Amino acid sequence: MSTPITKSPEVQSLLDKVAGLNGTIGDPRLKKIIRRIVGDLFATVEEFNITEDEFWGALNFVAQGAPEFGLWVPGLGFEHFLDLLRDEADKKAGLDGGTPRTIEGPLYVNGAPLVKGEARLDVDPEVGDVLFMQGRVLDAAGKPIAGAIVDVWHANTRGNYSHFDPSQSPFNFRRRIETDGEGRYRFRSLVPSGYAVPPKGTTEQLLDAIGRHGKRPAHIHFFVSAPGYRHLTTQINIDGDPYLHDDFAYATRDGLIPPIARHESPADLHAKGLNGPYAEIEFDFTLLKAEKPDEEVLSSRPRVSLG
Ligand code: MBD
Ligand code: FE
Repeated sequence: MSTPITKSPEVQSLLDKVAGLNGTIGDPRLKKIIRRIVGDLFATVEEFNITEDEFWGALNFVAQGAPEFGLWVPGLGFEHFLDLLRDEADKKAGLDGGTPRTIEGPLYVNGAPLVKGEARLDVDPEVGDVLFMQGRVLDAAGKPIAGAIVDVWHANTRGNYSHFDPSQSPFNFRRRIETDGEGRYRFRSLVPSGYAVPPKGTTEQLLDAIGRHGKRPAHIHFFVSAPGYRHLTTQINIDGDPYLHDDFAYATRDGLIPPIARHESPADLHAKGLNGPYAEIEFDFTLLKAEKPDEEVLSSRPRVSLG
């Protein structure tokens, strides 16, 4: 094979000019990043003999995809990759222990009601298994952290999230729970179902084209924070879900699959005053001490704000 055109002095010099590298003004780091991204795309076009029709088709598809970029990003592994980078940085810094982080995803809503100690998460009437989840927020030594905030959000029994699913009431399955004096949080909710990307959307089209699915196993999201501790973004999975280890967003991690106790005996139901099966999950979060104040705060990713 002959030398790629991309490597020719003419194209290399074109790339330098495109990235502003010949000028003295502008952001030097951004110039290098643009140089790399555009150069890699040039090389891709050449290596795969991408036709003009394919190029313009792809550009149009990406442009149409913008409203679903929040799903492209986890689906293409970027969000999990960012976690892997931070894990590696922690390891290098000798930071060990603490509840594993995993991706936030695109479906958080700021401003959920703040309650002390315990919360009821289901707002709308819905048929499903009741879920009781509880635990503590601890420091690395196992000491409870009082006044920590457990910000929890999850899907309903059809795998849909309030706000993004306008048929649900605001903040359905979304609460911020402040831990009590013993570091405890507790909530009553309904066992969520797994999520699927919107049918016919660009994410689904892209995944279909490469022989993948857009399903997530049932999961519950958490931001856990307390003054003086590193902010934690994580999720737990509902054990037994068929997609548990086949998540389109690659968020399932060891240490984040707590046992789930399922109850359906008449005696158990009677004891809880329920008339259908329920489930219980016990899960403690461990936060690491923040070395710098900026570790206490959430990333500045744009998020929906309500209320
Ligand atoms: C979700 O519920 C989710 O958590 C992620 C990461 C992507 C899509 C839907
Ligand atoms: Fe989710």
